[in-house]
Amino acid sequence: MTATIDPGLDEDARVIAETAAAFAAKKIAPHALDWDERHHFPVDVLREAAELGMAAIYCSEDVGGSGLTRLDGVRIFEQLAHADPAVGAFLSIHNMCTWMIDKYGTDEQRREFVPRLASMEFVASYCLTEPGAGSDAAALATRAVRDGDEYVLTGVKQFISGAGTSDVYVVMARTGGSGPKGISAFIVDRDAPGVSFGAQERKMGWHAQPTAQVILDGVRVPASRLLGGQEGIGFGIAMNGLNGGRLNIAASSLGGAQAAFDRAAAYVADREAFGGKLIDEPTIRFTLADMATALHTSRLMLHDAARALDNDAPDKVERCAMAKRYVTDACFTVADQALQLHGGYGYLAEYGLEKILRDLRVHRILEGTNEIMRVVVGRSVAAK
Ligand code: FAD
Ligand code: 2MC
Repeated sequence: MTATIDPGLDEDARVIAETAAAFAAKKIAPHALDWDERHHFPVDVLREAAELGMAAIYCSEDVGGSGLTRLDGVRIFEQLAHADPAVGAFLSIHNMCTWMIDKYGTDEQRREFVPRLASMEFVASYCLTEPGAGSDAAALATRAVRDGDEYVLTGVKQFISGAGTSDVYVVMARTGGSGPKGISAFIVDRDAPGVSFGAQERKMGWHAQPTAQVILDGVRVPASRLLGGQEGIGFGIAMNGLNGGRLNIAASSLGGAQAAFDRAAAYVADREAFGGKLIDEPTIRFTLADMATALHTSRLMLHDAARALDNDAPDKVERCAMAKRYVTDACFTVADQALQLHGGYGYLAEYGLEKILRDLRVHRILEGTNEIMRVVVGRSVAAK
């Protein structure tokens, strides 16, 4: 089963969504429970997705990107997450890093990295969070000190998705004074001397991708790896990356919740109790109606925010934050309702509902917690 594709889409958009849906149904869905159980990170399957253009979705075509829109992007991530939210979400992080290099990189950086990221010869991780700076990202303490033609990076990045497996790490570090203006971004190789990784974190969900600390101990990075070739612009690069990242994480919640809903609707249509089918119980129908409404409003909000990003709308930051907050909360509730509709079977691993719930839980925390999304929206309200 695949996620909803609007029949009113134009031909190009429909083909893009259908391609992602077919790939997800064939290459991801049959393995999702097994990967979750074995904590297997399917990089080979991600590389197959890259062959279809899903690793550099909204990057420029001159360096191997697919040249698609953010709206295409959220439709793709919804489809991938319908099969497995954890796998789709990692590809979303990789896309975020690839876009940051394409958008802000020097010509040399774009030509060196984007084609290899687009094919996933290189897998990328995003390194902002630190043990002492999560939501308050501008307080980060990792230092990058210029030494001739190099920078020397020292610090610890916490909770890094893909850590240890990824080939390149987009690292935000401090080259100047305190606050956001003192932050720069660097492209760091996994194999650079001084780079090491913490133990794999044992997590509630997202088992199909690794999470660990990235430890930088006097890592020498050529000055040519300073993203954009300029100090002090790293926080802006990181935040602009996250605007799109937040949408793709929300799309991953939507796909997961749609899958949970599809299973629940089919289940109650078949399950018998009290002399009839469960779907004929009015309260169960009301629950399904509320779930369907939440999925629809989530999709509308997400597509609206994606258009805002595509059009570089003046209120794009707030609209992305609103969509991330609303969609990840609403879709978590839908997944929980779907589990409940399965009764005791929903609690069993083999039905796949509890995996979706575990995977979607973290979308309310990462790429900016839902409280921080309220901070962002609240600031814009107060500024008017
Ligand atoms: P804190 O910032 O300490 O927040 C604790 C609580 O206080 C939260 O509920 C928060 O919402 C609340 N809070 C904080 N400030 C305010 C405020 N002003 N108003 C109201 N409430 C507030 N980071 C990366 O850089 N790269 C990654 O690849 C990555 N992957 C991740 C993968 C996983 C599985 C997880 C769990 C995290 C990942 N993160 C990653 C980190 C994630 O972005 C942070 O966990 C998140 O931003 C919150 O930071 P924190 O955990 O330090 O919580
Ligand atoms: N898009 C573009 N620019 C932004 C932005 C955004 N979303 N958010 C902030 N900025 C700009 C802002 O406009 C300002 O620019 P200027 O100096 O030109 O005016 C600058 O950045 C500093 O912003 P603030 O003054 O708002 O900084 P402050 O420190 O008060 O708050 C906050 C920033 C809380 C919004 C930011 O720290 C934040 O988003 N925190 C959450 C951290 C986060 O999302 N972490 C996710 C890690 S990645 C992850 O989890 C993965 C799974 C990959």
